[in-house]
Amino acid sequence: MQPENLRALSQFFKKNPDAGILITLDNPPASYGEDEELDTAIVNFAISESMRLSPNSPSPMRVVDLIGFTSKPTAVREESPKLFPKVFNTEEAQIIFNAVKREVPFTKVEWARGKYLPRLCFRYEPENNGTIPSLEHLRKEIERITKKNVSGIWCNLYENGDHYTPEHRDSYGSYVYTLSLGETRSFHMKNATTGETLKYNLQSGDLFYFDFLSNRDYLHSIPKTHRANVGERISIVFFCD
Ligand SMILES: O=C(O)CCC(=O)C(=O)O
Ligand SMILES: [Fe+2]
Repeated sequence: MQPENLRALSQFFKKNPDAGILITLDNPPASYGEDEELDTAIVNFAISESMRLSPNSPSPMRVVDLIGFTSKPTAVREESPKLFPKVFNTEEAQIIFNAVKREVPFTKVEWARGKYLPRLCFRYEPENNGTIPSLEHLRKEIERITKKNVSGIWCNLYENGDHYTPEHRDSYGSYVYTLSLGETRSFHMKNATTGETLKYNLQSGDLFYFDFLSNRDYLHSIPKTHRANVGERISIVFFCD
């Protein structure tokens, strides 16, 4: 293993102090590189970080596939994407839905001249537009549950089955958590290379998680639905570092 890879790894840990990394050494060499002290410090740091994670965290063990990592130690990914069902129970989720619906000024968002996103949206920028109590409450809850720092919040309101989100990748955050409230909708993750599609039913109170590697490898979407009487769904996307 080259010292520059170790330095990149070290920087990764510094930037993501809550990352909780497990490094698996297959055929650990006697010495990883020229800078043995740095090797040892990094591996010890990785192990202590992985042990620090709470067993109740929805992100129990992230084992990261480090991009550009050439040899040992190798790293493997934590399971992602992943659905955490019912982080809020049905009653709590309904109360949160009502508060968010009341407080958040959802609007049509123009993404190109005369072209609008096919749902109502809101980008939360408290520094510009003031704080919204329900979103601040959720930010704290999500940070408590995930042990991560929420760096951005984006809200969607699907008023009916014609409202949808086309296939895309997200552009913010290394770790994306989406809270679903209200109507159950289908969430698709399509592998950009193989076309294989993972399908999830997102119910009120569910939290869906994917990391930057899943975001790289998959396109995600909420398709239209032609079911009868499709009610409103709100999703709140928490971009975390
Ligand atoms: O509504 C959802 O669950 C997903 C929305 C989404 O992917 C987005 O706003 O970027
Ligand atoms: Fe997205």
